[in-house]
Amino acid sequence: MKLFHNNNSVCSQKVRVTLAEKQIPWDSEHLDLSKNEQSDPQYMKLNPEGVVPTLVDGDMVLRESSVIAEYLDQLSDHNPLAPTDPRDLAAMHLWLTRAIEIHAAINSLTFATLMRQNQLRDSTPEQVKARIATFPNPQIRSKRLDLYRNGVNSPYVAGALFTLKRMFEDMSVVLESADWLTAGQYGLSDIAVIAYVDRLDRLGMSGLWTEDFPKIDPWLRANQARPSYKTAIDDLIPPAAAEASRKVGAEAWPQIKTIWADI
Ligand SMILES: N[C@@H](CCC(=O)N[C@@H](CS)C(=O)NCC(=O)O)C(=O)O
Repeated sequence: MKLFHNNNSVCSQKVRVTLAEKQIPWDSEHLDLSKNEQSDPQYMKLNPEGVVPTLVDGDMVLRESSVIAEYLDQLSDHNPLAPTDPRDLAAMHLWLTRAIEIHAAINSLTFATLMRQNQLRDSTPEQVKARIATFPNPQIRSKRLDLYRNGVNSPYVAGALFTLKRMFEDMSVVLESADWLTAGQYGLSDIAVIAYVDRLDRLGMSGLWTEDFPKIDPWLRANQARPSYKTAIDDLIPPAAAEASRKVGAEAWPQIKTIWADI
């Protein structure tokens, strides 16, 4: 089994957490997103959107991190990550489905802050625009351009914060009476969103939940205490990169906080 992924990519993190929880051996094909390796024509035969992750298992090619995570869970009985009750299963599928929208929100916040700062520092505007032009989807191109031009003032940031407020509200309702997001047990619902909440934490944006949503922090710390978090996420982010991301996020935080208050 081969996973095309990137160390710092949130959706790759979800899949690696699942692989670690299930203790499934896998071969790593690491793509350097900063070198645009995901746009390589050979790779795009596997993943026409030019994004990671992609799982190749024998002759099967699978995209979408939530779908891959559920597939991996089905492969063995070791540490089952999905509930059996139909209602719990439906609740889990809702988190896995919502993860697509939540991913887009986290992507907007990451590109409005950390990635934008890297672009401004390392590339000319022409280089950035040329890079953005390689994305096959015109909607993604226009979003990336807007985030590059306007940073946290982009309407995509306000939209992202709207999505995240709904996420924290709904997580808080469940976590009021349980430690984990579905059926009181750690599983795919938690894996569906852990990488995203962790990314916000790493961007120094934990203020989004510490005051208004007190149940999120204990849930996040419980996820971070699992061995799967260490091997699939934490160990793969160099301390200097972690420090840089907190610094950029902290600079953006006052503006983010103002937008958040109006949502
Ligand atoms: N919904 C997809 C999203 C895939 C996606 O957008 N992946 C990002 C990394 S998390 C990517 O490859 N981006 C390419 C780029 O930024 O150039 C999934 O969850 O698998």
